[in-house]
This record gives sequence, structure tokens and C-alpha cells, in this order.
Amino acid sequence: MRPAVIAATGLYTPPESISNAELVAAFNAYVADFNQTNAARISAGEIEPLAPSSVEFIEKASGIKARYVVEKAGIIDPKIMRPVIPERPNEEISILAEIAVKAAEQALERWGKPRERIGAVLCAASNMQRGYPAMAIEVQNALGLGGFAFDMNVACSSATFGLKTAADFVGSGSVDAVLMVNPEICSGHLNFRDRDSHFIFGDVATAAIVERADDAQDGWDILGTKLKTQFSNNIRNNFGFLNRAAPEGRDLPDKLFVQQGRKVFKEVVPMVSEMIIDHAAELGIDPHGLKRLWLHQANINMNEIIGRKVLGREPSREENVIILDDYANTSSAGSIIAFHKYSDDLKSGDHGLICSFGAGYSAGTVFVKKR
Ligand code: CO8
Repeated sequence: MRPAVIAATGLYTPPESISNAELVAAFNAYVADFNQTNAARISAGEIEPLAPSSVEFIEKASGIKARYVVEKAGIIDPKIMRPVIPERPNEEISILAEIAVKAAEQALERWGKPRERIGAVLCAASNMQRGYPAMAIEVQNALGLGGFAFDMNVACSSATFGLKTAADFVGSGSVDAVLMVNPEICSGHLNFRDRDSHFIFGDVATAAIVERADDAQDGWDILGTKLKTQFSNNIRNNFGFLNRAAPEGRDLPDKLFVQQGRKVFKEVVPMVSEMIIDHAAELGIDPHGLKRLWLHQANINMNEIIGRKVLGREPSREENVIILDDYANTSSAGSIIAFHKYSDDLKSGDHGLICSFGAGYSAGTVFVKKR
């Protein structure tokens, strides 16, 4: 296998952000309205009143303080509580491809090489806007790239699965360089009326270029990649093309993100910590010597436990990067945002880890060394 490097990354952050206070105000207005409208049924014991959300709970349980979204007004309107995104004609670029292209343009600019060298485009994300044509082909077309392109979805782990796929394509000699994009419009798939999860996600797009090591002047050597999946019903998205065929009706059902957050926390933390330590041992890397962790950004408490187990000490914020306070969980993009924003300062020879984990369950580890 030819060695591969992560040569450049890109990030597109939507301009609008929602603070916890704004989100909770909208949720609690909805709850007050619901409880008032249903007061008779609630006092008759037919239904339970809805409980309010709280800023303090959200911050303590998750570490999230705000989230960027592609459309704010609809989400924080208690009568709407979802992003309002008009459909676009087929002749216009779709919004998911549009944000992917913005991140990709930044990665291509930072790379600084002719884009003709890109031989493949991967769109690796949790939710694709449609079945086909592939989002990746739309992105390839918008950027004027050649080669081939396809979509892949491994939920929150899509980006590490994408990096491995890219490194393997480059390693086998199929192509010299791959562009991977991770457009995540999580707000489109989030139930903003669900107290347990209304605060969890945000929107963003990231991009990474993986190329042959002997073509690269700088960047990050990919020392090893490992993927793991293990079936679990604890995080689900049941939205799909067969929903409309369900016998109970043809209306689009409300099949949104649901999870058993506490179970996910308990099961995924040991699975991922062990995977990282085992993979490091296989590669002959001392995990205690890692200069930086760019972990999946779902929950600050999860990342602190994993960080302690992997590094064998209390990691500083510089060592164990957290971006979920500003971005919330951006699914596959989280670890790439962390890497993009907090990697330039490391020195040649420094080792680090990009790691994702999420629905499936799925997890991926990518050990890198600064050139
Ligand atoms: N406000 C106030 N109180 C609340 C709220 C709220 N909003 N929500 C729950 N509570 C209450 C509960 O009712 C409960 O009360 P009680 O103790 O009286 O019963 C108490 O708070 C504790 O509730 P939980 O046990 O649920 O709270 P946790 O401490 O477990 O925190 C978390 C909840 C933050 C969700 C936490 O469990 C967590 O982060 N777990 C890990 C989740 C994770 O990593 N998931 C990965 C999902 S992402 C993925 O892979 C799929 C990507 C797909 C993208 C789709 C885009 C939408």
C-alpha cells in the first residue's frame, strides 16, 4: 500500500447560531402552550403534562452552549420548531451540496494544487438530502472535478470511514487524491419538541483532501486507520423511502432522531477507549505520548473520560479538543472541525488521533503524524 496523507481540510460554519437560552425559551413556550391547551385532559389524568427544558441541564449533561444552524427563525418559533428550508428546483444546487462545496473550496484553496488531481469525491454524512443522484456527484459537478464520486453513510462515524476509504483508494493506486466532504444538516432531522434531544445537534460542513504521501509537501501522515461496527438499537433514524408504504397512511411520518442517551454513553465510552488503545498498540504508538485528540463531539463528559483513559492523565483542553460547546453535535463533522481548527500549531513528528463514534454503533480511529 502506498502511504497517504491528510493534505488539507476545510470548514463551512453557517452564519446563524442559537444559544441554549434561545432554544430553551422556544421549547418552554411550546410546553406552556401545550399544557394550557390540554389542561382539561391533563387534570382528568388522560395525559401527562409536558416538562420544561433547562439551560443548566443542557450544559451540565452535554457541555453544549450553542449550535450553528442553516435556518434559525423556524427552529426558535414555538409554532414551527423546525428549520424552514424551501425546496429548490433541480437546476439549482441543493442546500446539502452547497454547504459541502463551501467547505471543499476552502480545503482546495489550502491544498493549493490543481483540482484536476482529485480522482474521487466521497460525500460521507449522516443524512443525505435524497437517494440519487448522489450528493457526491453533485458536489463533484459543482467543483468541476473529474473521476468518480459516491455517497456513504455511517452516521457520526461517516468521516473516519471516509478517511479510511480515501486512504485505501490512494494506497491501492486507484487515484492519487480524494476529496471527502461531510455536510451535516442535523437540524433537519431533529425533533425540537423532544425534551431529551432538542438541544443535541447543529449544522456544519467539513472537507478533507487525502493524497499520496510522495506527492505531499506537508500535511499529516496517516499512520493507521481502523473501523468497527456493532449493532445497537439505541440510536435510530427510521426515516426512509418505505415510510410512505406503511399501511397506516401515506402521509410523511414523523420519523426523526431518537436515542437512549444514557445507554449510548455507558456502552460507547468503553468500546471506543479500548479500540483506541488496541489500535495504538498494533501501530506501536504509545497513547500516552499523543499530542492531541480530535474526538467525535457529542458530549463533553464522554470525551473527558475517553481522554483520561487514552492519555493516562487528566488531559488539558489543548490536548483534548472540545468544539461542541459552540457547535453542538455535528455528527460526522465534529472530529474534523476539531482537527481543522486546532492542528496547525503542532510540530513536525507530533502524533495525534482523529476518532469518531456513534449510531450503528460505529467507530473509527485515524492515527496521524505531522510531517
Ligand atoms: N431539560 C431538563 N431536564 C432534562 C432534559 C432537558 N432538556 N432532558 C432530560 N432531562 C431530565 C430527565 O427527565 C432526567 O430526569 P430524572 O432523573 O428525574 O428522570 C434527567 O434529566 C437525566 O436524563 P438523562 O439520563 O437522559 O440525561 P443524561 O445525563 O444521560 O444526558 C445526554 C443526556 C446529554 C443525551 C447524554 O446521555 C449523552 O450525551 N449521551 C451520549 C449520546 C451520544 O453520544 N449519542 C450519539 C448520537 S449521534 C449519532 O451517532 C447519530 C447521528 C445522527 C445525526 C442525526 C441528526 C439529528
